[in-house]
Order: sequence, then C-alpha cells, then structure tokens
Amino acid sequence: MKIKFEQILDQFEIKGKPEKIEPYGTGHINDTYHVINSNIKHPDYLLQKINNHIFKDIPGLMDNIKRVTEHLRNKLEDIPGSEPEREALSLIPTKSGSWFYHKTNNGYWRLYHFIKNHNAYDIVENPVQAFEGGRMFGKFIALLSDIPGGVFNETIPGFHDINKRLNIFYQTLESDHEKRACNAKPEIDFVRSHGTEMGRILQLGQDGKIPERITHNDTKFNNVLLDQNDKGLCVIDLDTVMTGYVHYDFGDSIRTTANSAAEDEKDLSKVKMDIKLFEGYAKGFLKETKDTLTQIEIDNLAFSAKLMPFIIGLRFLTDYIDGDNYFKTAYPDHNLRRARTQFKLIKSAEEQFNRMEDIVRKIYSE
Ligand code: ADP
Ligand code: GN1
Ligand code: MG
Repeated sequence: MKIKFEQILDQFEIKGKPEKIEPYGTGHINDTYHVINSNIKHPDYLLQKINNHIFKDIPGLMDNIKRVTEHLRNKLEDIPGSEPEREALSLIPTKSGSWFYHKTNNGYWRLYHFIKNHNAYDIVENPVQAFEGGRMFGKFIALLSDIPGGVFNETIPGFHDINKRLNIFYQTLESDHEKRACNAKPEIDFVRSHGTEMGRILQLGQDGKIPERITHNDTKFNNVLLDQNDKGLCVIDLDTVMTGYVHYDFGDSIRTTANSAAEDEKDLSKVKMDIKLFEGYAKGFLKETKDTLTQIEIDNLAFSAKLMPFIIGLRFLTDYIDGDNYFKTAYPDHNLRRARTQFKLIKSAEEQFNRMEDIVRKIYSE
C-alpha cells in the first residue's frame, strides 16, 4: 500500500513545507524517514512508523518517551554549554495535541526534529568514538536517575529476561514449523551449553544484590548520534527505556562497539572482541557512572559483555527458526548470520575475559 506521507505529515505541527521524504538509517524495528524541508530556515524532521506488531502499547510507549525527553531537556538546560535541542530528542505534537498520530489501518506515526550534522556508526572505527559512545550512554543513566513520575510502562514485557528468552527459544525449537533448526545445529548447541551461566545478572537482581535502574535497553552504537567531530551528541531510539540493570546497557553497547566487524558479518574470522574499543567504551561509560554504581555492579560489567551478545544472539536465532517474524532481514538466513556473529563474539570475549575484567577494575580504581 502506498504511504500517504503528505496526509500523515499534515497531522503534525510542522514548520515550512516538506520537499522530499527519504528512507533513513539502518534500524531493524521501525520504518524511519528523513523529511527534508523546502525552506532551510525551518527544521528537517524524522518521521517514524512505530512497529505496532512489536510494541503493543503505543500510548504507554510514547508516554515514556515524552517523560524521558522532557526530563533530559530540563537537566541539560542546567548544564552550561549544553544544547538541549540537539542533545535530546524532541517530539513534534500533532495538531490535536497528541504525541503520535494513529488511524486504523494506517499505523502509528511520530515525528521528531531531525538532528542535523550527525554521524551514526554501525561499526566503530577507533577508541575515541567508543569513549564518546560510552560517555553518552553513561550520562543517559546518570541523568535519568532522578526522573520523577514513578514506574515506566514496560514496552516489551521481559525484554532482557534471559529465562523468558530461553523458554521462547526452546518452544520455537520444539515446534520448528519452518524446518530450519537443521541448519543451525552448532548455534543451538551453543545455546544449550551457555544458557545456565547467562542467568547470573537476573539472579543477582532477583536476590536484591544489584539495583534496578532506568536503563535504555537498546544501546547499540548506532543508537547514539555523534557530531561531525565525533563528539557525543544525542542518545536516540527510546522505545525500550524502562526498568533494567546497568549491565543491559553496558553489555549491549560492547556487543556493537567492540565487535571489530558488522553485526551480520559473514566472515567469522573478522569477528573479534577488540580490547582497545572495549577499553575506550568502558572509560567513557565509567567516567559518567562510577560514582553511582555499586561494587557488585562494577564487578559484573565485563560479564555483561558476554550476556548481551548471548541474549541478542539467542533472539536472532529464535527469529531465524521461527521464520523471521521480528527483525527486518535482507536475505533468507540473515538472522542466522547475525546469531553466528554474536556467538563468535562471545567466544572471543571468553578468550580475553581476564583482561576485560582487569581493564574495568583499573579504570574504576583510577
Ligand atoms: P529503530 O528502532 O528502527 O532502530 P531508530 O529510532 O534507531 O529506529 O532510528 C533509525 C535511525 O534513524 C537511527 O539509527 C539514526 O540513524 C536515525 N535517527 C533517529 N532519530 C533521529 C533524529 N532525531 N535525528 C536524526 N537522525 C535520527
Ligand atoms: C533492534 O531498533 P534497533 O535496530 O536499534 C532491537 C534490539 C537489538 C537490535 C539488534 C526493540 O534494535 O533489541 O539488540 O535490533 N530492538 C528491539 O541489532 O527489539
Ligand atoms: Mg535504532
């Protein structure tokens, strides 16, 4: 069905006149478009069709985003030298005063200011970029630590709950309705042999040994924008901001930041945990969070760099076996390839784990 962009944009309080609308970015979940304004005096916009197969409570999700963006803007206004308009996402309201537009059979749409002159990286090139990413995601947790308004809406129930993810995996494997499990034997064995050890963070949380925090929960490196000089600019993709453990954010970032190759690299010999990138990210992240985090949280940061590739690799593998219903894919075994890179990254982390732990300890004690 052809999308009637003009009619959708007309619902929002926009300035100027849209001249061009182009698909934008490499996200796996929402449909994203850059709306280019005909008048350069007015801003460009970022239009998104929110994935309502994945997010079942869009009013709740948008309420979370409104709270987060407003709080960040307020905090940034008090930090000298900040540019709140560029350093926090800003939603454009609809003409009827809502933060999203919905029409039956036409999906759910939201509009942000487009943050111009940014860099977004699927692969990190050097430890300075890694540091900036770490600093931004660390600052994000720090700035949200005093957000008022109570509990967040849980936009995807049990999003990083390892037990739930394993249960879904084993159910999907049992049904194997696409007859794909036979193509993924080594990956299935990897899950079987690693599942138990991956319960550690959830167990620490359930035992009350690590605190719940407001976390981003989708901290892959292309979800932070850097400026044109590669200085950290803005944390984006706020759909999954909700209660979590700091390890979810640290580990998910390391998964993409310190992987020397792309998330879907076919040549597994290129996939490694790059220790310099790990160190760069950890330095940036701890610069912003080390006064807040507890000793047990710190002690488990390096472990989270195995946990998050496991959880996300498990989700890619589950989606592959299930017939690719969740993540956007570009070719038939795309999700299997993605799962393979995650598991290869874990193997590389296992080989260097003592060093990773030493690095975290050293940065923390400096
Ligand atoms: P998804 O959930 O599909 O990953 P994102 O919210 O991450 O969607 O957006 C997809 C891409 O769009 C991002 O990776 C980034 O490149 C770009 N993007 C998102 N928000 C903005 C914004 N406000 N300004 C400029 N670019 C943006
Ligand atoms: C999705 O939305 P995006 O592309 O930034 C996914 C993450 C995965 C990631 C893997 C809501 O992130 O959980 O880690 O793909 N987001 C959601 O690349 O499922
Ligand atoms: Mg994204």
